[in-house]
Amino acid sequence: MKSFDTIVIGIGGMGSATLWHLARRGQKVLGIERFDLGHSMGSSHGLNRIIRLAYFEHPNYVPLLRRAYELWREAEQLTREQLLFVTGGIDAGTEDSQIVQGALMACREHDLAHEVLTARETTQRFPGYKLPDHYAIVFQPEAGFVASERAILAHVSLAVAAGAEIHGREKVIAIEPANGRVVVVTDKDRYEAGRVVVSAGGWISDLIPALTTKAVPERQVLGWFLPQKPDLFRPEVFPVSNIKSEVGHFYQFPTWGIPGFKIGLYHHFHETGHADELSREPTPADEEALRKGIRYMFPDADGPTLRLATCLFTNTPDEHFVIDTLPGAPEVVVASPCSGHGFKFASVIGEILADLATTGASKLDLSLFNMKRFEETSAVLE
Ligand code: PYC
Repeated sequence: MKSFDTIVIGIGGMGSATLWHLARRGQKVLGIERFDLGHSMGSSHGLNRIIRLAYFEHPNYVPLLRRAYELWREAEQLTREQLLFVTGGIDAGTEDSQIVQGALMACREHDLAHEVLTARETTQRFPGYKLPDHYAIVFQPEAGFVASERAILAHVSLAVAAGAEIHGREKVIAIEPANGRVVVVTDKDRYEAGRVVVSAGGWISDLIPALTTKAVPERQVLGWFLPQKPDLFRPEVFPVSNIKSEVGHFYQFPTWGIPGFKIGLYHHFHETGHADELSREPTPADEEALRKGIRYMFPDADGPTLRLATCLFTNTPDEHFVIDTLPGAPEVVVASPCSGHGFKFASVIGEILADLATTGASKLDLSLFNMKRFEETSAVLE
């Protein structure tokens, strides 16, 4: 049986970065991916993902984000490809909304650059935005997007150049901890390693049954629409955004890669199920849900549909990540149910997972992400 220091299962955003960090430290590593590398079945396709520093979800994410920005820039230098695009970012909603108050709390706790704008001031500066008058708007200059599909392939290339072995189109069937080591069984072979990192996204609970009710795949839809006024949606004048509106929580990107404004709806229709079974086919109802947000807040983008795509969120009950070693099996490192907001962190989560696999600890505070919290929640609920 072929033997490795570490095997990484799932070579998407987190797995590709982990593989690189392990290989650059001189580890003998194998990455296994059930689909093609950079595939469109998971959570990272559709060209790009938002990155932002004033993190409304919790201020504890900010130190990880600072490191993520550094590592994205390092990967750019090494691959000579731009991965991170700064456009500025908007978080908006009613003044008392978590999106606004959470972003402001992160700014206060971490002394982050930001401005609070009215809807009218936002339209004057960024005319593609026509937000309701009663919204509060937090503008953060350092936000933007990561070219997610490109970034996975960049990390894969860096990992291979540093000596990693990668198997695409190979499906892991079981992970068997044995005498402090691990056997990984696939549909093609068996491998053995000192550590295994499981970053299998929507499929994670197939391999880690303890996560079955704690990492729930959910179908999401994204769309690109040709604006009537394309100049208003260029990256120079249209910041990325998260907006909690009366018609849904929408997120937006300027035109990039496809000549259209990109919009998505958080938690769309709350369609959950096994990752193999959720439909990847967009429907007219999906398109209409996106158009509702366009008409309400971006009327100059209400042109022909250029493309619709589906992707997966993998949601935990509190929508915070899981980054931990498996209780009772420290040779198994688990990461990825990122509840739809993880990709921007892929660069730093790769470094953290490599730290957990090699030293058992990280310098960054991971207390928000441990698996123990689920036992505590279950106990309280009982
Ligand atoms: O983290 O900004 C974000 C985001 C938008 C949609 C999904 N995640």
